[in-house]
Amino acid sequence: MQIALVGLPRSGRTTVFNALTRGHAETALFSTGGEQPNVGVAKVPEERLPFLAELFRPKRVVPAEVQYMDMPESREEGKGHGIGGQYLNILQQCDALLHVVRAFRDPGVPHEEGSVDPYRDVESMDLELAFSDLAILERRVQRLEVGLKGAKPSQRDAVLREKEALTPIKAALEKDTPIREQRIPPDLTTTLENYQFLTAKPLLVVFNIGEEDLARAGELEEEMRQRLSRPGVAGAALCGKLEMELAQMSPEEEAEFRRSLGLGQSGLERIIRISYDLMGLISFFTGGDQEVHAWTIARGTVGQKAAGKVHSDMERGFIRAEVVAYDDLHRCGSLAEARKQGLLRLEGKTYEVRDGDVIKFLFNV
Ligand SMILES: Nc1nc2c(ncn2[C@@H]2O[C@H](COP(=O)(O)OP(=O)(O)OP(=O)(O)O)[C@@H](O)[C@H]2O)c(=O)[nH]1
Ligand SMILES: [Mg+2]
Repeated sequence: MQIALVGLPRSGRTTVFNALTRGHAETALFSTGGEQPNVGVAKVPEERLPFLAELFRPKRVVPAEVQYMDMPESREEGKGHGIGGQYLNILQQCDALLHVVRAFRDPGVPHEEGSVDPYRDVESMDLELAFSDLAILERRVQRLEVGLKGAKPSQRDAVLREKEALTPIKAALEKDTPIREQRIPPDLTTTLENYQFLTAKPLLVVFNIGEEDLARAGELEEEMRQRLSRPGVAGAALCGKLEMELAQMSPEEEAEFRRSLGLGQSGLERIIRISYDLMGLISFFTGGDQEVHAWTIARGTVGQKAAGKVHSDMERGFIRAEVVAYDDLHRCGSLAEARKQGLLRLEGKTYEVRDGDVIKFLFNV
């Protein structure tokens, strides 16, 4: 799972990236240009893992991970609109976008537009993303029109049908309805997935607030919910700079500072969690004396496919899955007790895996 960070220059993308991934990428007042994207991994906070670790006493515990990519300047030099060509491909391949929006006030860090206005910046990024999708749609429609001229009668129908199907999508996008909010006919879903439209991806808007607004973060998030909430869009406020500094400390130091600042749960962990949920992801667990592992799957994934996450042999040679819900296991305190109470179920290939399932795959190679 990959999430790309986008945003205006100096909005704090790299700062937030460092916070999320406990990274040390350089943050700067002046972009040096020509940089490569920073890539890093965040461990998905999972409160169910400690109990499982105690139960299985494995050599290692492996949490689920989300990969973040911090994009350099996302607009093409000299062009007013659209996402820069060389980064467009990377953005298209990501599963979700995280828009870092400048909300901190600091005269020492100039804002491109001359003033700090987060909601304005949200809107202009939405426009950029829509603009980029429109360009892809226009190119596709043109290509279909050219194709129509040379098409054999047997192909004409398919080309015409695709062209007709794309027209309302384009019209709606022009009226500011992102593709993720449009009702796409089922027979077109796969075609559209291939285009990897940016406005079809889940979007997490993160206001990068200053320390002076920390106490107002909850209030700000409520306002964001009211003003930004749309299908497939979530919002959160984060003090990027502070979270980055905390993320770079030792765990003990960090805990100490959080306590003294009254910072409760890390804003960061919440953001990682929100992006996980926004992408429709759930976790199942496997446990043994070697490792306890949290695996990421999309909601709706069936047993055999889930087995493939662990090992391709398990998918190919899938026989059955022995499943117990985490809550049941936790209540029983042991696998043996769960078995005794009849809570250990045998499930087949098409079983829809649920969040928190603890699974043992039986397979044959
Ligand atoms: N005061 C304050 N400064 C911040 C905050 N977040 C980021 N900055 C500063 O803003 C500048 C830009 O931060 P970066 O994280 O490099 O921003 P960016 O969006 O990655 O910038 P580019 O990649 O150059 O477009 C740096 O000097 C940061 O120290 C914040 O919450 N408060
Ligand atoms: Mg940067």
